[in-house]
Amino acid sequence: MKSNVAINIKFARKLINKKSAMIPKVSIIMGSTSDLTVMEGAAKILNDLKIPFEMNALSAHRTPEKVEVFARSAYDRGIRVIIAGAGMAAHLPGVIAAMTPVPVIGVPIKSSLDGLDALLAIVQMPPGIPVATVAINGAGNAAILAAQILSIADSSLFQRLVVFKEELKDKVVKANQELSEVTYEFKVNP
Ligand code: RP5
Repeated sequence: MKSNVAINIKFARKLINKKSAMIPKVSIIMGSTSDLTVMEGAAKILNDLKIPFEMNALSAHRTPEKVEVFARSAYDRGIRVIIAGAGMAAHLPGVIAAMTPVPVIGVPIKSSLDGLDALLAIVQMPPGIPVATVAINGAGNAAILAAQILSIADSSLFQRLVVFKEELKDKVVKANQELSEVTYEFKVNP
């Protein structure tokens, strides 16, 4: 009979092999690690939806050569959607979109001018090079959109998204239950 230790080692090896076999489908890129607190919102949702992803910092201004290598090799590495967050003169998503047909979702980061500088820099792309732009600091929505794009060719992910959307509905139902418990003299409950 095998000992518990042997069984645990076998299980751990299986887990390691499974993880190293994962090929990222989504690449989360940010202009600086100062964007991480916002971009973690995307990582959390991709993780919850069980979508393999990678996360790196690259800067259109500070490391332009690395951005080019990343963008031009992304598709061949298995990346199918890129989520790029940047603040200030936020050229990163647009520059990546200029160098690959892999869809790019831009996340404007609020680091100066209330994020309006980044929003306009990301959303106002010239014809032919779109960047799907979400709200300022909207990294979570970027991840949901990325998942929806991937789900076109992945029926089990599609089902996970159906459940995800149902849970959003449940939140509103719960919110209404809570609101029905708020009392005022002239408040009429439905
Ligand atoms: C942008 O400049 C980054 O995306 C970040 O939002 C902003 C500030 O970068 P750090 O000076 O904090 O590295 O490129």
